[in-house]
Amino acid sequence: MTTTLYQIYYSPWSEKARWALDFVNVDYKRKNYLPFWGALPLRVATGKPFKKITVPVIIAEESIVGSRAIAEHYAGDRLFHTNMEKIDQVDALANKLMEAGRVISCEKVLSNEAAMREAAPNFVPKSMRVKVVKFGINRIKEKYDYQPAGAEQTIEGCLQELESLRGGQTTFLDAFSYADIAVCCALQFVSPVAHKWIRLKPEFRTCWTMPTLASKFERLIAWRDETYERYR
Ligand SMILES: N[C@@H](CCC(=O)N[C@@H](CS)C(=O)NCC(=O)O)C(=O)O
Repeated sequence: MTTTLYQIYYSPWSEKARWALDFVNVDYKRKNYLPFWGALPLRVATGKPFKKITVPVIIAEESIVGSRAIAEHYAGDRLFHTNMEKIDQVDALANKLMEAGRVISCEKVLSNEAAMREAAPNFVPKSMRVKVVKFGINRIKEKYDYQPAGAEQTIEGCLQELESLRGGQTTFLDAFSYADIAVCCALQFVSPVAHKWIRLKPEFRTCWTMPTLASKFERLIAWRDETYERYR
């Protein structure tokens, strides 16, 4: 049976799963998931038609939902090799950053018509693009813990803690691990990685950039760029 990764190609959660799979050379095919409309077929494919679903999801002999679960299943011995306590600590901070980052990027997209036109799937006609994206973001507001108040401060707090946990080292642990992947991907919400890794349209990219924090944490961003070059 083909191993299929259901993904939103630009989503940092999907990128975490792809990076882990690619790191250990898993042979898999990528399938783009269409939020909302794609949910029911994917829930059925996982065998849990009534359960809330998010991507990434792997469908193979068994289905696995969630970026970390996928990484643990396929790359457990290579990416979770030591100091689980620190991996959990770093992963929790990265996840907190990503939840707040989702809110900020969605709010920015909602106030930028050009970004909404870019963000809609290609098959959506011009006249409907803004409406479709607004609809999608409203579903995100209902589905996730969506709290705009204080989101930027939450991200700054996470960045401070992560920078101090990294302590200027090349990797969070003694060697490259899931902790590095989790942080690199979370930083997508502060300063998106170069096009060659994840292609974003220009206005959409602007909405994912937090210039003040990107400049305040430029060393962490530079570390992310080096980590992509070394391990991606
Ligand atoms: N805890 C999950 C979170 C994944 C997640 O938030 N996925 C979002 C990416 S934006 C998603 O599936 N959005 C589309 C939807 O909810 O329909 C993981 O780590 O995989």
